Amino acid sequence: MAINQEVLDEMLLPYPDKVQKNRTKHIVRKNPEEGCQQIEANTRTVPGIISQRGCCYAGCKGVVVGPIKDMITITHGPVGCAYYSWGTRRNKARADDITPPEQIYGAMCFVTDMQEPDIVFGGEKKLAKMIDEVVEMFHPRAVNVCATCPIGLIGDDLGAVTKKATEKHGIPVLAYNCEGYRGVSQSAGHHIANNILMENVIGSGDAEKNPSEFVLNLLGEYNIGGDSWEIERILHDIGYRVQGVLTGDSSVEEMKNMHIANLNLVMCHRSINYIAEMMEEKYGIPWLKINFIGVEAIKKSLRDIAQVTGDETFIRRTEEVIAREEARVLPVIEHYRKICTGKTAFAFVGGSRSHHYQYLLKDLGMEVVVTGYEFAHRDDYEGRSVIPTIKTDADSKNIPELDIKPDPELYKEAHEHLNLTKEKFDEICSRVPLGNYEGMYPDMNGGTLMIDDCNHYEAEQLVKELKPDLFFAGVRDKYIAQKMGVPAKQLHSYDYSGPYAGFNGAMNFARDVANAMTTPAWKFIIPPWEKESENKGDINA
Ligand code: CFN
Repeated sequence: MAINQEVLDEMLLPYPDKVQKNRTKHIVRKNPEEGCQQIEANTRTVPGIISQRGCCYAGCKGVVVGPIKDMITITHGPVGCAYYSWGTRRNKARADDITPPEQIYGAMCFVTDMQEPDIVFGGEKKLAKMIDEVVEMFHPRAVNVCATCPIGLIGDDLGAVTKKATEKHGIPVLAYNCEGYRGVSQSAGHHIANNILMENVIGSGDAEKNPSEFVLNLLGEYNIGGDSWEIERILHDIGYRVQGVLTGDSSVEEMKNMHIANLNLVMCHRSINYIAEMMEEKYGIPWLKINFIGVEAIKKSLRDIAQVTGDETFIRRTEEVIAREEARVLPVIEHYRKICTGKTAFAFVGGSRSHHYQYLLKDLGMEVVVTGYEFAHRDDYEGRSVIPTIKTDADSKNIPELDIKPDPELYKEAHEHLNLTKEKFDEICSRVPLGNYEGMYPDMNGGTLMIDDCNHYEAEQLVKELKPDLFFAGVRDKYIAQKMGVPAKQLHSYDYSGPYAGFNGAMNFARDVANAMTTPAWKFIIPPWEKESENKGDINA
């Protein structure tokens, strides 16, 4: 079901001219005849618009460093910032592979609780005291300190405090200047966290490579609802060793030795591509974009990994595992597919999942009518193989030309790291595009709407017009859809469910989606557009 231009025009009409002009650049209706249409992304949200985005602190603390289970992460700031980033993402961790097992801290919340006097006189002393206290009470292996907005505004020197604390306690105490206002979204926080972890943790271990193993790292996988456990189950079954996951259920010890891996797998490209690229440069480890969401996507990812190993045993074992898992899960998925086929979905998530889940929805025969990201960059929309030849200038009328070409010199050194001959490596690269990936746009059907930084008003208007059978988003917008009689499912935290990755995840997802759409509860809600008294959705009303 394609959206027509009139609906979009009507949606944009109530905006002031300047806002209308701005938002138009963030909305693309796919027309395959136009080549690669461009979308504006990763720019500042219009002030006053109710965006779904998070802040820099959320991207750093909440997304990347928070899940490291044996590090204590202190929020230096007001209690609210700490409270709302505590546990809501459902990144799981287990204690039984850590010694001592009680040394994991995900269930606890650490905050300096900045008060008015601290804002006036500075919070450095308070922070130093708090680090002393947590070290004395919990004896952690390492500590993270994440800054919130007021810290940058009052100018507390985080680096000086953490440097002193590192010397005093003899453990890494790392400072992250991830004040919420930095950048335009949580994406800036990912970058800051990637840099600090790369500088201070990754590669600092002394493990040696065992040439008889093929070692993988799983980057950009946060174990939401147990996703990485399911992915690791499959990889172990094939015979790989997973050294570390960034950062789902991860420990400092694992992370320190991630440099011994043969290959980095990149699940969420948006939050972790910086580390993948830095590890490639520093240690010559190639990276491969994979997707473990949806049976077809999993099969492709597993086959790509096997091809990269160049090892007949892995290639054969991969097919055995795929055959066994498919025999187990496909009949169950088929049962739910009958319910889901032909239904439409609205899928709007942060920076990677809106794309990944399109594969799973496709497996279920569902059509995605609106999609988009909160904070992704243009390469996530368009794919890395698409390189703009002129830099985008937001104010210029100069529309950048697109030059579609794969990165030419990709991985010329990497063949040594994989212990393959150059010929074999080149041959594999011709089949598996290492470090290269498709973005959301190339995978979309014609007529589908792609919308960047979709706000509450736009989401509401689009749901009203398109009446999708299912609305996938986050906690901020899910209830709007539900009040309109449209079932909604969180693709950030999975509500209370999961895993959704891997073969077992595909089954769980199919069941949850079919249940959401068939529950009789929706029959009891009269959506606003069916109530006569309802106005026509004017935002000024
Ligand atoms: S788990 Fe990831 S997959 S890390 Fe990122 S871009 Fe967020 S927390 Mo919410 S669900 Fe979302 Fe992605 Fe990567 Fe999650 S789509 S918005 S910052 N995200």
